[in-house]
Amino acid sequence: MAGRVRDESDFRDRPSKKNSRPRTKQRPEHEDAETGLVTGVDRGRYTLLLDEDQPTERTILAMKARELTRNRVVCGDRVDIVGDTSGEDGTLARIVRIQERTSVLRRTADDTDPYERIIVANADQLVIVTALAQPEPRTRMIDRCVVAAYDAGMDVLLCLTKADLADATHLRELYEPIGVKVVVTRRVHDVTGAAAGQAGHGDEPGHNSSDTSEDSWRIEPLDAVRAELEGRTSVLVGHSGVGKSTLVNALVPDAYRATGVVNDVTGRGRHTSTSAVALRLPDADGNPAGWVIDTPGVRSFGLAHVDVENLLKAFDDLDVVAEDCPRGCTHLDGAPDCALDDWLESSPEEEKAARTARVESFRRLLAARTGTV
Ligand SMILES: Nc1nc2c(ncn2[C@@H]2O[C@H](COP(=O)(O)OP(=O)(O)OP(=O)(O)O)[C@@H](O)[C@H]2O)c(=O)[nH]1
Ligand SMILES: [Mg+2]
Repeated sequence: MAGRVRDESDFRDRPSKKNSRPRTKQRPEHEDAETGLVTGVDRGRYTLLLDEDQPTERTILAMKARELTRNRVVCGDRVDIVGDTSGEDGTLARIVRIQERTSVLRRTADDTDPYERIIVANADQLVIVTALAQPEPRTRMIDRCVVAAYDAGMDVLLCLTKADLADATHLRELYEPIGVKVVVTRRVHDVTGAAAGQAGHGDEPGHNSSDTSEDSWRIEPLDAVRAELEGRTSVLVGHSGVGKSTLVNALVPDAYRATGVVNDVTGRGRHTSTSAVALRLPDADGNPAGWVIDTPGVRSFGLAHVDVENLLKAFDDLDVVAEDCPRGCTHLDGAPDCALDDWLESSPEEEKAARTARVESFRRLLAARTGTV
């Protein structure tokens, strides 16, 4: 769970030898501060939504107060703001506090990198977007994302895209036994030509309408995806070019996220999206029904920060069994006297297959974390 988030109070009232002049007045605690939701971050400028769902709801721009210089404010954060919060053109409010986070999704650049980066705060579901082709799916990447989600205490949804190009059976069979929900989407050409193609509209500098597809098409089945997202805050992660922004555009009609074609030769995406953006998900009637956060494609998902015990907690059946393991047991394949092996050996015949799938999946994730696969 997130530790205490540092805020302005950490910097206030520190006795200073240099400046011993007594303060005549305590600085106010920003009691008049308003609260906003960070929906976007771009080079030190934060887009915030204020008074969510109220008649006064508005979007404003803000910067961090000097006291927060060393604190990272990320998409999904709830923050306290002061200054001009009218949202009128040219105004810039100040973020003075980051509210306690319910979850933090982190990653490190690689497994040896001690510098962890918080990607998104307060999301309750991680949607691992993986293309079935172009680019080719990589189970190691999926495994790593699953570990990151479990570590952050988030639910996982695996969204397999581009089913019009390749079959989803194998990946489904690999992830359903670990309790990962799977949805499969495809692009279908719109023969009637009624719906305009959902190709990119270009919202990001330097990437205007880079997806030049002229065809009219849509993503299906949207209702099944929407059902998994409604009422929650979901963050979409995955390699570049897997279709995260395409999916967001399909789910949120006024999202206008830029999308980019995948390179035919390398099968790689172009890193079209450059920053995380939170968008309000409408339900079938157009009413607000949660949030989806589109993120830039990542090359890898470093897990240097993940604790084995946290991963074990995501497998509650195995967590109980592992209480009988020797101290310091790695739980990996071949670990001496690992209680997970006894649990498999002593299994009733009818449970053997299910238990084996659980232990193998757990060990695969564990190995993905420690970089031994
Ligand atoms: N055939 C097929 N193409 C798809 C599907 N979904 C998305 N695409 C295409 O895949 C390409 C990349 O899509 P994007 O939505 O830009 O991918 P992204 O994951 O947002 O990529 P980054 O922003 O670079 O991380 C675009 O040309 C999309 O039209 C699908 O289901 N089937
Ligand atoms: Mg994108």
